[in-house]
Amino acid sequence: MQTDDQTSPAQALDAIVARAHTEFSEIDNAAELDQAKARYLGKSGALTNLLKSLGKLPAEQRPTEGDRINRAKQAVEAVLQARREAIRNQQLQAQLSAEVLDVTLPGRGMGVGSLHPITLTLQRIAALFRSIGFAVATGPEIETDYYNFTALNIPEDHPARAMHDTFYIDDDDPLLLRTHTSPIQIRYMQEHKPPIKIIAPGKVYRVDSDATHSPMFHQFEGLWIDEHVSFADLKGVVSDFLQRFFEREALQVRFRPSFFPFTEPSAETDMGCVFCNGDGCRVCGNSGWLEVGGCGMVHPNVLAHVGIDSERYLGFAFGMGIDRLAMLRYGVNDLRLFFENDLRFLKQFV
Ligand code: 2NM
Repeated sequence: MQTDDQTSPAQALDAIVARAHTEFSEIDNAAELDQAKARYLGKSGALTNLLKSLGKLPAEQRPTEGDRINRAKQAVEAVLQARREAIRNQQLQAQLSAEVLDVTLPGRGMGVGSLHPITLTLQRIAALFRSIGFAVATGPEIETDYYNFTALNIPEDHPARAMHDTFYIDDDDPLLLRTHTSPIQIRYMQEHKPPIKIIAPGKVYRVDSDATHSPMFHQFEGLWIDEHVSFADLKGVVSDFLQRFFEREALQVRFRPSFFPFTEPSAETDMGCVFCNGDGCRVCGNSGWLEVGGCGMVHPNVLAHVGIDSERYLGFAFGMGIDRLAMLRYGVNDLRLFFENDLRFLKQFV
């Protein structure tokens, strides 16, 4: 063992261990620590070299000296191990404080969803009519010219048949998108004998688009056919429905003479403005009245088309816009809001 005069071999080893201790404690990452380790315990590390040089010592000194060097090695390894753990701990603490988890935050939960305001309105309409004995009938949105027009006593040259009002599937195809839900009533009358008491709700299509018209909108029509059904019954059913729908017992309803090919006589249905109670406001154009639909006694030609004897049976029919009723009930001023599917709008109808 090579030592100078003042330093014993034991002191030299202590100095190596102390130097390793200082050196290791200044390192804060595992890779550098491995390099530092090599300088002491690696192939040509300080302690390894000392072990190699044992052979040059006299035989009787080797066990003592070897033992001392091995203890120094163990000491360096212990320091190394302690430093390694300290570094790992430091890193773990850094990671823990970087990825702080606030366990008091509320969970995200599941989005529950809700029904569309038009669906809610349709459900309300259907429930009110079911409560007075009406069944709910549906039918195809793609119809034939016959069910949409001809069977309804709408003549060949009627303006509603024009290309600019009706979506035709193909120019010379008899198929079209139904412009009203009346074809449902025609199909129902073909398949059922009177008495008939139904409402027919659904999507309908017309070439039209602005703040109050959408090319697709929702409508429902009512139909009651029996032996003694009168216009007075029509007035009662429609007035009662509107009063219950808007939850206003005193709601005024009036019937203005009008014309439809499929009813005779025919009338427009108006109700007192729900915003100004009839005083006149912007919504009702200062008239105090809101137009909500049309109605009338089913035309004998329509009954003849479906094989119902108009000498024995008669009935009334009426139609209303579901979207319009929803707008009036919820106070929505732009029809398009219903079809843009903006969740901020839809969430208000839960
Ligand atoms: C309306 C107005 C008046 C109507 C007529 C029929 C049928 F099929 F029985 F002939 N269904 N719906 C009718 C009558 C619809 O909507 C404004």
